[in-house]
Amino acid sequence: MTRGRFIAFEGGEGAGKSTQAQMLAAALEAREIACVVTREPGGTPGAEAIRQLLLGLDGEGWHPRAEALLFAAARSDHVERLIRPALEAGKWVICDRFVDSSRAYQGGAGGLSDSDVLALHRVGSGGLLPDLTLLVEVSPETAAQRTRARDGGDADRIGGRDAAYHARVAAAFARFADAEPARFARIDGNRDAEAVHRAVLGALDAFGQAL
Ligand code: T5A
Repeated sequence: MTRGRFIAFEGGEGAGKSTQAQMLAAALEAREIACVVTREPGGTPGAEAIRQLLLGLDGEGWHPRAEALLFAAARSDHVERLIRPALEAGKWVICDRFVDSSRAYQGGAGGLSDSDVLALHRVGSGGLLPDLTLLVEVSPETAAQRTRARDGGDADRIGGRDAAYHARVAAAFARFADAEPARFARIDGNRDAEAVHRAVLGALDAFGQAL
């Protein structure tokens, strides 16, 4: 059995990651490639329960180290129970956010060191990395316009942090992509969804995962 491919979408709130994950899944299914679309935090019952703890608005919130541990615990359950078994069964896994989100939010923006975030990932998930990470980048104006149109100003605990925090997140993602060009493709997400989807297919092609 050939192992499946592991593709992650990364980027800030409102970049269009979930939309593109669904469009990629439809393109794979049209080619009779079995795939699973999943998300973080979440993807398994245990990880979805941790998602509520992380993103719900009750309580006083978490300091950055506790937040990083909770994301790593959710990811560990997700990798163990869903991602690895699917890959081993030959399915492609399309994941809406993965460890690079922890590196960007709890690390780059939250103040943890990258090596600490990666150490948690090594313990929790055996250091699993996607075969390809598609970083969907949009301007702050585009992100705000899309999330306002959809959520009418409501945001979760992390999405509602200030503009400076989100600018640090975006800068961290860009640094990771530049440092690891063999694993990342940067996608301009400011265009309409079809144009972004074509760019996603082009990036897969360039990485030797042609559909
Ligand atoms: N987090 C997560 C961490 O801090 N550390 C971690 O390790 C992890 C895994 C997750 C939060 O947790 C943080 C990051 C986040 O703050 P979430 O709800 O899962 O929260 O958050 P997001 O990933 O931010 O979800 P969003 O739905 O806001 O963003 P998407 O998925 O990028 O955007 P999408 O596809 O839902 O689109 C948003 C809207 O725009 C429209 C869509 O229809 C939708 O209404 N749209 C477009 N409109 C025009 N043109 C396009 N090209 C469009 N693409 C989408």
